[in-house]
Amino acid sequence: MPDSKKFFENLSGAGKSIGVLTSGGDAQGMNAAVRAVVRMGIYVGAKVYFIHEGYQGMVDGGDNIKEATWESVSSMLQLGGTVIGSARCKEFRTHDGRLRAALNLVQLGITNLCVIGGDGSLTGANLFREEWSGLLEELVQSGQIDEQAVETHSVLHIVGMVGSIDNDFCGTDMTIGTDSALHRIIEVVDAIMTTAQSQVQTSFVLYLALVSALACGADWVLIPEMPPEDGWEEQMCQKLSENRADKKRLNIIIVAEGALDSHNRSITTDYVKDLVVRCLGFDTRVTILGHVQRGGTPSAFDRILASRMGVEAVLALLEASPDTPACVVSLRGNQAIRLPLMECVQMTQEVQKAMDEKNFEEAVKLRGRSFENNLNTYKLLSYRKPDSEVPKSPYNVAVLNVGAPAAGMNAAVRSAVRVGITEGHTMFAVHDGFEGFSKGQITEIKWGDVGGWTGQGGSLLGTKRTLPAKHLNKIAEQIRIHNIGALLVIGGFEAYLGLLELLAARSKHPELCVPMVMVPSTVSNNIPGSDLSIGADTALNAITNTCDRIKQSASGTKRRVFIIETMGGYCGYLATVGALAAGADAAYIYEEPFSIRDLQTNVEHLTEKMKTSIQRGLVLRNENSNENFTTDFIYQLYTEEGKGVFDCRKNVLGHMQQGGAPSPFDRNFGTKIAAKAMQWISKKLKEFYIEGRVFANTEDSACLLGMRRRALVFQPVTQLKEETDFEHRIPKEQWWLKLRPLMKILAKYKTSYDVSDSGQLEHVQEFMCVNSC
Ligand code: FDP
Repeated sequence: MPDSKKFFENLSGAGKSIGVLTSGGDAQGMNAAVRAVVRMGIYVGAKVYFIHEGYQGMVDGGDNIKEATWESVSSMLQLGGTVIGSARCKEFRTHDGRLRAALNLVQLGITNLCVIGGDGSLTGANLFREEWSGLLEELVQSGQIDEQAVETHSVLHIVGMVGSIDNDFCGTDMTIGTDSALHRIIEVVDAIMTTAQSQVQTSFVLYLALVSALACGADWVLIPEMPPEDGWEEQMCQKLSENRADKKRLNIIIVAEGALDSHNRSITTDYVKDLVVRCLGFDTRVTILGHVQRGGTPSAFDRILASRMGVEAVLALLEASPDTPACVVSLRGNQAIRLPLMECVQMTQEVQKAMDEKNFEEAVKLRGRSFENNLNTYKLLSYRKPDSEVPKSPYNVAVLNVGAPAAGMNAAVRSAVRVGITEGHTMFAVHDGFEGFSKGQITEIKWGDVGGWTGQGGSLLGTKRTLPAKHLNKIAEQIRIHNIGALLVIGGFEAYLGLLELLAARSKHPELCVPMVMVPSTVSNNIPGSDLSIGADTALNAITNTCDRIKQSASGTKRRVFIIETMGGYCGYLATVGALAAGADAAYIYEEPFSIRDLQTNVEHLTEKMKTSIQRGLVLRNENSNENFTTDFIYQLYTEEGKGVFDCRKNVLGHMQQGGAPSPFDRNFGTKIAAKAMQWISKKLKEFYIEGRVFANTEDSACLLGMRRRALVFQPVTQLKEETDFEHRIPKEQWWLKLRPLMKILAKYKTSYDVSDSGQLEHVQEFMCVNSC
């Protein structure tokens, strides 16, 4: 253990009591946060209390405040809504209500509160904290508690987690529930798209927002932050009639709640519908999503986010001193951090103020770069500029998919093609990867050809694993024939290897001296230079949903352990993060070698578990975690050792992990990263255009565009070689490994958890300034 790192075993919760409550509108993932607080709290030796029905339960006390046990949060992870309840509470707004709440807490020794809710709920918690000592004094004066109680419970520590489907809280990249709400929205839009495809000219108008517009490739979006200019009605109808001319049958118009025009008049779905019917005569339907968005099972992302936040919240409480301000646990890139609660609330209120004052530019700026980027990307991709407005560039750009299919690849191709066309380039689609390239399977691809690609899984271009080295002559020839000035490769590890091979062959084949960029796309998430790859989120959701079903199949069946094999090559990302999202007991991966003793410990752990009320076990195994401890071996070992205590079943998830419609995250990630890659290509084409031709021979003209924390970063592929374990096709360092202790803690294993990454109290300004994608 390196000395520089802090490990939380030094932090003890012994003698502390933590209350956890959910407040305000419910959001999917709140239960995962409650579960994590309870289990982490118990793990560090604290007592944890459920406060049922939010602040109302705190004011009413009695049965509403109940001690939680490890088992009481079992099977909670996959449930939407909030199991412990959340009620609106007028009394807590009054001094008298807060006095009663304080008495209820002191009587149980609770001086630590985890509040999961929106900014209103968190502000209420802060006020309660500020008043705390005064409230206790009053309780002494009225004889309800004694001086000793005041001394023991002198400070109330508060930590907040934002549960809200709106993602409108400043200070976190994502709030708990947003990703799941996007899943619901996209499921509905996808369903509408399939029904409407067979009808003629059907337009749907939805109450949604910007990110879903990006994820489904909507034709028009109306959001409060971007009131349309005068004349938008004609422009929108013009666009829809152009769609008709292009034989597009379905139009999706998204209207967010509170959408306004530039005169401050509200834009309703009915107004939009009547407009389309009146001006174009299209058959137009309105679908209002309402509470559907809050419903259903939480997505993998929300389960992981909430679990991480819950654990971090307990750490924050353990570390809090009387001077520590109330904080909110938030997400920055792939890191859980703490920010002062009231700074975030203030910033959030400033956004609201700017909106109320119709200062939309300021509101968009205050919302952070990510919102602005979404807005710009949407504008770029949804509206085809008339040819007369696009100066033709002399360049042809080729796009290809390489490796195994991954959901979101098509969204990336669509985005690249449209951005390329907007920049004036002629875009070429290369079919079937480098193999198709060498055979000349290359066709021009136009704006309309990629319509509807965002929501489609697999690879519509066709993708293969073939590496280019054996076909260099032919590939060079095709580049010459088609006068290709730049390459965009969307794919997995073979795409990375392919780029390295093309780069190495530049001295022999001058045709290869063109700018090349790859964006990572594989379910395995094993590409050096990027924290995430397109397709991994969809695969993770597929694994999580399947695990839910598998777990459910055990209901009524006594004592069963499931061994589930996941994909990923040698990369344990899917197994580890899938295990965290599904609430598994163990995840075997190549990166964390395990021996027969570890297997034995796990069997003993499960044997113990069977004595409790949770008579079910889930074990994930990455396909290449160990060549001898195969899935069959582990299944047989567990079956033998578990005889008389539990029986076993095994499931190899296989290619279902690569399939299905892309998740909203993969659609958006694919869209944004490919747009950025294409903009880089345009810049490089100009930079390397010398004497009538493109000639790029520098290291930085062959890059990988990866997500590093919150930023999209171009990295020369040669520089990534150092970071790569080529034999096992994985990066030498992988950020998600730090989630493994968390998964083990939540499954009741004794382990140490490195908190050197977390625990810093930062400021919201720093948070908002970081370049985010
Ligand atoms: P990838 O190449 O995208 O990294 O090699 C690992 C893997 O993905 C696995 O996730 C999976 O086992 C396998 O490839 C699937 O490939 P095929 O579709 O070619 O069978």
